[in-house]
Amino acid sequence: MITRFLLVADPQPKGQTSTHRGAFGDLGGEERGFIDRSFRERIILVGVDNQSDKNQLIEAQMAELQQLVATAGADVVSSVIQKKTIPDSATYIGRGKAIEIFALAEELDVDTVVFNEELTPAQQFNLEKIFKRSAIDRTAVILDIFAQNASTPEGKSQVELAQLQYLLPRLRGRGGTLSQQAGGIGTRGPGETKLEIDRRRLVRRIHKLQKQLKGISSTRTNQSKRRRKSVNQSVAIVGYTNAGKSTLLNYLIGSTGDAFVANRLFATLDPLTRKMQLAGGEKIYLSDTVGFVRNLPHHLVEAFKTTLDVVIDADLLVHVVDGSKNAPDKDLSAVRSVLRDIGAKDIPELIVFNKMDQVDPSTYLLDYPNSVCVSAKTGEGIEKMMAAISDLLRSQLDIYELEIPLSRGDLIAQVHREAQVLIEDVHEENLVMRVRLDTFAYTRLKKYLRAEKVT
Ligand SMILES: Nc1nc2c(ncn2[C@@H]2O[C@H](COP(=O)(O)OP(=O)(O)OP(=O)(O)O)[C@@H](O)[C@H]2O)c(=O)[nH]1
Ligand SMILES: [Mg+2]
Repeated sequence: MITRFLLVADPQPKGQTSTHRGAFGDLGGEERGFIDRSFRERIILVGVDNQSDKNQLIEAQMAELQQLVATAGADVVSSVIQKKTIPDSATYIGRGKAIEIFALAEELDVDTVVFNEELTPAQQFNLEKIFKRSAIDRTAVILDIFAQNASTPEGKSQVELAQLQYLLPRLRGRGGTLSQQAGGIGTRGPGETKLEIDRRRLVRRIHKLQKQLKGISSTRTNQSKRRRKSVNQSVAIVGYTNAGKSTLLNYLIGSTGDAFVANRLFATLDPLTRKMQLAGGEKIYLSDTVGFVRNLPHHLVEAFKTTLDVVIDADLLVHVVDGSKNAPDKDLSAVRSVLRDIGAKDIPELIVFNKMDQVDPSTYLLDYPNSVCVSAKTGEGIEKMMAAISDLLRSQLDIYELEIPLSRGDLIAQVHREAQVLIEDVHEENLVMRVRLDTFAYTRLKKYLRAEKVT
């Protein structure tokens, strides 16, 4: 049975006895979302231009919001931008403006009003009262898309956790039911309101999900430790959603590259790691990761921490930027801000402007001198990118000389496994090997050092 959760108390959308908002399928069921997809909802977008930062480009943000809403499966029928420097604490846009939007929503037969900015639970509640229909914010739309795209058990748990944490402070009385069965086993009798029961169930479910995800995280840590025992360095492809990260991985891996590519936002949620070989023979691990977006909801970043481990553990980040967009530097800084949040800001980064089959690359190279321009679709520029990746990876490894008795075939084999061997030369009874070592291999092989750091 699917129990319906009502985010809103008062409003009753036209023709319905209760709002359809947020069917969370018994807290953890299949049917989840803030936007109903059993039909195409009609949406009004509302954005506030606070004029504080001329570079914020409200129009670009509204275009992105429209794309997010479309990806979530609804139709935008109108878009309202209001100039306002200080948001109203009760209604964000001010009561007068809210009443205007209500009139517009009636006229256009709109189901939901979507705000570009994050609404507080109180603002959302007050606005829904005025609109007589649901008001949600950009965060809810992003959560919806993630929920729709999650396919693995881990991805589903992560998204559900983020949704429930977003929902918890927004639980309201009067009709805000998660369960039809308050009064059954586990309730505290007539003294406890339905709202308290709902909240308790929600908190319980949140704890359960957190525990589950912790378990997954420790398994992954062990795996990454195992991986660390090999000489291979790891590269994570990161970037704004829809920049072409999965396309790039597929291009590089060739026939076995099976990352899912789609012209939609957040097509990839789960990381995908593949082994590949660089031109110099070194093997690396290459991972495709979830796309970022401006103001990525905090709960999502938190919930996706386990997935983002592949980013934090990487030796190099290949930061893919969609060069065909109007202001790619905005995407670039949004991604860097998420990287800062997850503690990955000190990992070396190679900026790769993608989709160069659609634009002239020269402008970006001036602003970002160490970047490269490619087309993951045509392969243009990929060789140069690979050379840059090899250089950046190599520069992290120091060169040493090892001297190993020729009789120790086992050790020589170990060096080949754990180090990048550059030159080998026989000196009497010994083999002298010039090698690149990472810190792990260095500790294991240091007693055979002939010379400290060569470079
Ligand atoms: N013209 C052109 N289109 C590209 C290029 N690379 C990717 N695309 C298109 O851009 C869209 C997004 O590509 P994806 O590889 O799914 O992007 P992503 O960065 O993995 O996106 P998410 O997983 O959603 O974050 C798809 O329609 C691709 O075909 C390119 O070099 N040129
Ligand atoms: Mg992808």
